[in-house]
Amino acid sequence: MSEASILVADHGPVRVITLNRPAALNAFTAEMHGLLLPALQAAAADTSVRALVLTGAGRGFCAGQDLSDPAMVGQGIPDVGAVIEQRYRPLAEALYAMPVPTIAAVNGVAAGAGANIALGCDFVFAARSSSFIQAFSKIGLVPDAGGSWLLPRLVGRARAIGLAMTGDKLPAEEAERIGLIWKCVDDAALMDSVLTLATRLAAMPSRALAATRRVIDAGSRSTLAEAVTLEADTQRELGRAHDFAEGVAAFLAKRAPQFKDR
Ligand code: T3D
Repeated sequence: MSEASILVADHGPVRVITLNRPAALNAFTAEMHGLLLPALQAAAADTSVRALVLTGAGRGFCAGQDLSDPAMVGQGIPDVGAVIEQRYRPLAEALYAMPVPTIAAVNGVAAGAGANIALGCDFVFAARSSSFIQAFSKIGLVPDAGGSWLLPRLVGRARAIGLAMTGDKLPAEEAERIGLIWKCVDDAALMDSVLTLATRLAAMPSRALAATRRVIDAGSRSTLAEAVTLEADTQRELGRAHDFAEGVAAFLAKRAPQFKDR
């Protein structure tokens, strides 16, 4: 029996989802999509999960769409738009809506949609030997899986266009230098670094962390007045929640807080 193309494991409150088709650098097949989205939804619904890590098995993180998967490309002229709508849109939206912080542990090459799914996580740690490739232009496509929205926000228009049009390989160190990712770490330190941060985030107020992602993403496309309105609305909601009362009480009592909202 072949192994599942997604592996799910818990490290205390940290859920680790591993893309598991190492022979094809974990390229997305219809089968993998059929497992990954429910795995993300299950993590979102499980209140014991307080941080999510996405990584890849073997020497790659994810090479994007599996270009040989008959279930995706079908016969004749493929409807690539339908693949984006039916597969990549729900994936990208599930990550952006995740009620807990998300971390990509990029263990090797991340190409095409694989790169943009990684970059859609709140934190991206990349092994020094890994790289990011906007591979789309090489096969006559544009950045997808949220990449066209994300890239200019992360690195500005000039670099977004440069990376997307050339499809050149961007080494992890350079990705960190230009602000595409959070951190580049030695290969051997990748999972320890990721799990250390994930465990720390898991002890923090999850609802506020997810709301932080929302206000920052919304702020990049709104006026100052709109941003301040959203901040006020969000603070109003968070201010009524358990975690705010607990955070303030813990501060005043000089003790560690016990956050529980999601
Ligand atoms: O329907 C749609 O297409 C819409 C969706 C689009 C979203 C997208 O993601 S489009 C972009 C798709 N991805 C790519 O174009 C990347 C293709 N892969 C590569 O360019 C290279 O494999 C890498 C630069 C990522 C890595 O190069 P390298 O030299 O380290 O490894 P390799 O030898 O090329 O690959 C290793 C194996 O993985 C190889 O199989 P083999 O020969 O050992 O049996 C290769 O065919 C396989 N593989 C790698 N990427 C894919 C793949 N198989 C299927 N699809 C892939 N995307």
